[in-house]
Amino acid sequence: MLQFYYTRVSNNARRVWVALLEKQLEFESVLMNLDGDQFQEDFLKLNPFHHIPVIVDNGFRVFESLAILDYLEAKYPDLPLLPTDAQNMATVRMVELIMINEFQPATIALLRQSIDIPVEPQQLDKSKKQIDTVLRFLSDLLIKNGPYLMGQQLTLADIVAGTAIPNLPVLGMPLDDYPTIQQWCDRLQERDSWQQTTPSSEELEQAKAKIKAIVQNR
Ligand SMILES: N[C@@H](CCC(=O)N[C@@H](CS)C(=O)NCC(=O)O)C(=O)O
Repeated sequence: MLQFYYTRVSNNARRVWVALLEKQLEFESVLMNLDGDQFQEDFLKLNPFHHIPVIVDNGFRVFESLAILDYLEAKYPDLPLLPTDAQNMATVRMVELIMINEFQPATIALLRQSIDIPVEPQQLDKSKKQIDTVLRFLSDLLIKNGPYLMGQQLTLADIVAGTAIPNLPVLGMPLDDYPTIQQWCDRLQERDSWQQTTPSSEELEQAKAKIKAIVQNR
């Protein structure tokens, strides 16, 4: 059976977790603590970069969350999450890469502020502007396509963006000014896959405390 290595509070792992659930695949969860267990020899054999998520499917190992999503789609095409026509496929890929390359780095300043680690005001402003650009881009897609980013069907675009953006209020950036995004987040949260994988507020607070301790001990 397919094995899925993950932790509960990780956007990188959560996007794979949601895809496994949405595709109704059978899998065995292997919970990692990331307290040193990621440096154990057996795990390093699976991922020499000591990161989750990792999947092992009949002996075939894949790490890097976006590569895992592609693998799942190609290997298990039922309940598809990736459109096949050129324009829609490119748009899904654009959303995935915007989230990784533009959104994720911008959230670092917000995270620092939310755990009382000093951050330059200019840096915070720049990050908020960058996040605003991402939210406006996604709002435009929702207004054009709705109810999901690519239309009637949930796709990897919703999964990659929709497992990260609902965390913004926890990081001190409410979604009040983005009603279309808020409604889409609410719509996603109605799905079993989101409910099963949403970290509790205690888990989020514990994760923030852990990150704070790591940053302070550097
Ligand atoms: N680019 C990777 C990033 C994976 C990643 O950074 N995972 C973090 C958890 S969110 C991790 O395993 N950290 C443990 C470590 O670096 O030792 C992906 O998309 O899968």
